[in-house]
Amino acid sequence: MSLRLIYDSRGAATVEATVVAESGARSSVGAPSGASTGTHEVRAWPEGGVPTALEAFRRWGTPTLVGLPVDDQARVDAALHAADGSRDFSQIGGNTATALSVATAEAAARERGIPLWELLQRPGVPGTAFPAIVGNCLNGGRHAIGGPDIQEFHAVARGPPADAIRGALAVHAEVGRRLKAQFPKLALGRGDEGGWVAPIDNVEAVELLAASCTAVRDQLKVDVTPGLDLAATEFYRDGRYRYHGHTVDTEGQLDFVTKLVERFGLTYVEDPFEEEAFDAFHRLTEAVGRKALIVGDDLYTTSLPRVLEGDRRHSTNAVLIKVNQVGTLTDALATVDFARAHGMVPVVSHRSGDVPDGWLAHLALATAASGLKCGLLGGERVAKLNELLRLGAPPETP
Ligand code: 2PG
Ligand code: MG
Repeated sequence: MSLRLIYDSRGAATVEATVVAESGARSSVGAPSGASTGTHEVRAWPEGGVPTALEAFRRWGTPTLVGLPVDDQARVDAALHAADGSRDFSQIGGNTATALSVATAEAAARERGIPLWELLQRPGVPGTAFPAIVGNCLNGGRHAIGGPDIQEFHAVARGPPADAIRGALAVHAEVGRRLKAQFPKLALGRGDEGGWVAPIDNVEAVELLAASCTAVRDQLKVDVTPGLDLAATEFYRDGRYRYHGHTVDTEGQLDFVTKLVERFGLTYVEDPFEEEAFDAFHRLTEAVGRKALIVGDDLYTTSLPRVLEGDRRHSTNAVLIKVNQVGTLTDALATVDFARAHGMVPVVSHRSGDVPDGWLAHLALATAASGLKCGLLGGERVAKLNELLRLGAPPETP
């Protein structure tokens, strides 16, 4: 087992873990990193960043991990926690732990000659339930310069992977065509996750997205509807949501988001309130939870105690799952299992800085996730979509 420094899609240093099983089966997995991170996530890196994580690994790696069987995920993940010794992976880095944890699982699957999703398959999950593609078409907030305040505008495409991916990509292209027509003289950009960036306001952007979904639905007959990740913590301060040009309190935000869902037929709404607003989430779920997935990301940070609280307060009907928010597959899957047993569906997610690995598609299938949120353009996003295509249908043969 080893670690090396590699770079993610933002050009930031990260680590890649290689795990070798006794049989010689091996896997290498790189860690993704977020930009709009939640307060309750584990620490991505120890103080000092990636170089410190690598230096620390030279000390703890061999005594902790060498000799552990790759097919005992719980033991490997417990050893990662023990090597760290803190509550938030601040000593070895949650991203180091994530890369090692996922590479362990992938090596175990290869050793057994089965696909990763089968190894991770949850009880009662058929392995044939494919996720909707939650694909980023327009970027704002922290993931873009000069765009709207809302962070992500998604095409939510349902159906067999081939249809869903084709539909979501068609919405991305349609949004681009419409922006070029609207701003013929402007050099349009793309944000961290490959969505378009343009100088439009929030409601205009939702309108553009919704119209693009309708056009694609009519043309391709694919089930595709609009969705948002507001990442509202990023523009919340002192009791108010601070949009460019105006601010609203919690009531105003609830009213704004409820009307967006109703007017534009949103079927996916992530982080519409700041990360401690369990009750505001509950009120939105009460109001529109039958029409849309109300998804907690920064609210939960994949952490079981946070999701327990969300269950107690009936905050959402969906939980975003990002393995590196908790640092190990064992922790992330415990959260998935609890959520599902308590009526909340999982949606599995990439990070805004990511690497060209495909294991997230396996996690989606293994958990019967309602969505695979992995962006649409850029090698690190396409790697996950292409892996889902491989899982969705056999290749053509002569
Ligand atoms: C989010 C993610 C991924 P980040 O907020 O859901 O889209 O962004 O990885 O920056 O936290
Ligand atoms: Mg989010």
